[in-house]
Amino acid sequence: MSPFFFSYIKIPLLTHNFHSFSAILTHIQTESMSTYKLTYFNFRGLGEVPRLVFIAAGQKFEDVRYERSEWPPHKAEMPLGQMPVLEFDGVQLPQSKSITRFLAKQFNLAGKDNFEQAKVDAVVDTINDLVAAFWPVRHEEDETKKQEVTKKFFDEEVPKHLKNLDVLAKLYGNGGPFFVGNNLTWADLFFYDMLQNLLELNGDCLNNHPWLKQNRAEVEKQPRISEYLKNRPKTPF
Ligand SMILES: N[C@@H](CCC(=O)N[C@@H](CS)C(=O)NCC(=O)O)C(=O)O
Repeated sequence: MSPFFFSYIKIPLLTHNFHSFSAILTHIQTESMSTYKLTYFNFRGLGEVPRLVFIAAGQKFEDVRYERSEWPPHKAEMPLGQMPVLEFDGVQLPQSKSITRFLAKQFNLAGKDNFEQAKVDAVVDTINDLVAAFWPVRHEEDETKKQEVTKKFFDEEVPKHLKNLDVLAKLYGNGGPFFVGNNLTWADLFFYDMLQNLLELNGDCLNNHPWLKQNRAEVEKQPRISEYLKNRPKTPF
C-alpha cells in the first residue's frame, strides 16, 4: 500500500472517531507489512498444524524445511535449539503450540471470543492427551513390542480419547461439523493432522465416530487446504 493511501485516509480521522479508526489503520498497516517465516524439518511433525493455519487463512509465509542432515549447523540459531520456530517480523518464537495459537489468533482461527478460545484450547488439550498416549507407539523401536503397544493403544487408549472428543464436539459445535461454534478453528486442523498418523496405522479407527470422520472431511473440503494437501511434500509423518 502506498504511503499516499494512508496520508489521504487520515484526513477525515480528525473529525470522526479517531481512536477506533486509527486502531484499525494501525492494524491494517501492521498486517500488510508483517512477515512470517516458519522453520521446521521437512516432515509434518510439529510443523504441520502451523502450516495448515497459514494455508487455511490464505496467509503468505516462508516455509523453510530442513532435511535432518542440514540441521546440526542451524541448531544454535534457534532460541531453544529446537524447531519449529516462527520468525514474526524478525523475532523468533519457539514452541509449536504457542506458535500455532498465536497464528490462529492473528487469522481468526482461534475462536471468536475469550470463551470460544478456551473451548478451542480444551479440544486442543484433549487431542494432546491422545498425542501423549501415542508416544510409546511412535517411539518403540523393537518390532514385537511395537505391535503389542500399538494393539493396546488402539484397543484401550484411542476409544477413550475419541469419545472425549465426541463429547466436546457435541458441547461446543452448535450441531455443525466443526469442533467450536460452527467455524473452522485450529482445533479442527490439529485433529485432522493428528488423525492422519492414526489412520495410516489403522484405517478403521474412526468407523465408530461418524462426527469425527465428517469433521476431517470438512477440513479436507476447504478449498485452500484441499489444494495444499494435493501439493505438499509427501513425508512419512
Ligand atoms: N515442545 C517443543 C518440542 C520441539 C521438538 O521436540 N522439536 C524437535 C523436532 S519434532 C527438534 O527440534 N529436534 C531436533 C533437536 O532437538 O536437535 C514444541 O512443541 O515445539
